[in-house]
Amino acid sequence: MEENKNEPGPSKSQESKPTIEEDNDSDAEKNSTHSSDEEESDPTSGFSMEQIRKWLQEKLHVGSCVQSDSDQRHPLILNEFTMDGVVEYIKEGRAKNIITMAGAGISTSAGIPDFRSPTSGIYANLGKFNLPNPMAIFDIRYFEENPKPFFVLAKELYPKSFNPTPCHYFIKLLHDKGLLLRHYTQNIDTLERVAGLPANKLVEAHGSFHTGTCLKCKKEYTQEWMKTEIFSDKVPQCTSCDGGVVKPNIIFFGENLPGRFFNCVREDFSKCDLLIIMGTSLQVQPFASLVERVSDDCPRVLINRDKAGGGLATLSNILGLGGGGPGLLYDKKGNYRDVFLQGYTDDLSIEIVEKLGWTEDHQKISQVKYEP
Ligand code: CNA
Repeated sequence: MEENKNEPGPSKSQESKPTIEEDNDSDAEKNSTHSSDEEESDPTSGFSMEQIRKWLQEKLHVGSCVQSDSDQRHPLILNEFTMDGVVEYIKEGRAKNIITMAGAGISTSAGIPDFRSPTSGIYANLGKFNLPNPMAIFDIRYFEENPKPFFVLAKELYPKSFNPTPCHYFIKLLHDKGLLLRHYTQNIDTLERVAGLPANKLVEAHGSFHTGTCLKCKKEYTQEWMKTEIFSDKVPQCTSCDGGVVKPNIIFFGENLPGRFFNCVREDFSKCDLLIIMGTSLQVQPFASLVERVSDDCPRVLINRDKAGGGLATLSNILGLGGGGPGLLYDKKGNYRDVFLQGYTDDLSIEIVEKLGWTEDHQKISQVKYEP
């Protein structure tokens, strides 16, 4: 745990060698390794928001970037901060470049557990592995030393069938309607592909199980091959070099995100006119900080069972080391653009689709499955 702290200055995880990366990322981006906010200590705890703000203003002269709860400079972007307000915004044709961001919560109804749900989540069910901490199972340094627990878990969690949920088809429908600029997913289950979302509309920020790579010689393997190995209770080993471990191309904690993630973020977020965030606790960086990348007048809608993404992030985030900022405003006095729709992503997607008058189209595409 101690080693993973994302403190000012290069952490061990930031020094770790990127294995999936493209050339033209900025240094800051290269240092943005996949990390969880749970790994950080929060030096701001025990202080009031006002004290923190004041301290930042005095010491760092960054007060102007931190929005106060009572800051009402912005005109209201939505007529109401409800589902109806969002639907009206879309119906008025004001959302032509929608970005959707998703996490494990959109796939729980497909039978794939998320990380942090209290009893059903993966972290709550790792006791038998004797891990130093729950996140170790997805930590690249731990995997390099001991890949077995990851593959045992991968077998246990392997979806019995790849059935996308109504929420996946809602995202596909936004694309069919010509409104989707891009879908950013933290999920590694490939269900967006199965729902038919074209690869160019998809950013798999944490990679996917779609392919695997030998850690030694970099030979690529298919999902089918890996599945056979995993189901034979083996640690998949390369057939062409001296037994390198074949790791699914998912991004572990301590690894860099794919270059495509940074390139698309740079290209997309300033154009976004509606951000829809679904089924995520917004605790994993740098993905979580994407909510700060849209323009000030872009409405942001969180569809989730639990509240997430509100409040000031940790000090290291404020200092630009792990993303951050004031977060979503739905619970704050000065809110002028954010909506929290609490509930299940499937139910709420279906309701939005109904209100938009798209139910028939949604039902039609929900019958179709594509090869991942
Ligand atoms: P998380 O931290 O487990 O959070 C999931 C969030 O979704 C929580 O806030 C839940 O309350 C909420 N939630 C769960 N089910 C529903 C539902 N049906 N409707 C509405 N809300 C729901 O997971 P995150 O995605 O935020 O964390 C990012 C991790 C999870 C990434 O690194 C992923 O690779 C990783 N992950 C992916 C999968 C997958 O591919 N399906 C599964 C498990 C973990």
